[in-house]
Amino acid sequence: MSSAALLLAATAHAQSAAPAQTIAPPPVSAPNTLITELPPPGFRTMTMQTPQGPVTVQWGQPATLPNAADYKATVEQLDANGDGFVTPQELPEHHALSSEFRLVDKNHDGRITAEELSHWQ
Ligand SMILES: [Ca+2]
Ligand SMILES: [Ca+2]
Repeated sequence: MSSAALLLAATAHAQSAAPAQTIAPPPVSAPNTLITELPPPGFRTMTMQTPQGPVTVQWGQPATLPNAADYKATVEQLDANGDGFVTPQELPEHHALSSEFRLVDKNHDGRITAEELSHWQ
């Protein structure tokens, strides 16, 4: 008998001598559930049949932009130093007007008047 066969026999013996272990069954996963909540306003849903089952997709965008209020701002609200003009420094961080300042500033003098702002809104 070769040493390899001996080792094999010894291993088999050890395995059979080991006490039987109770292996817990894997946790039962929650059954597949369908999403039944209504989509947020402005969103649409569509259910497609696929070989794997129905797939519901949802798409759209909020009915109102998160910064919609920025577009209603007036010079009075934004004019921090009260000189009647809005400069980029007076705008709150991430204000919608910041990224469009150069467009709104029609005469490119670096400040926005109420008249210039009225064309933006
Ligand atoms: Ca000002
Ligand atoms: Ca201007």
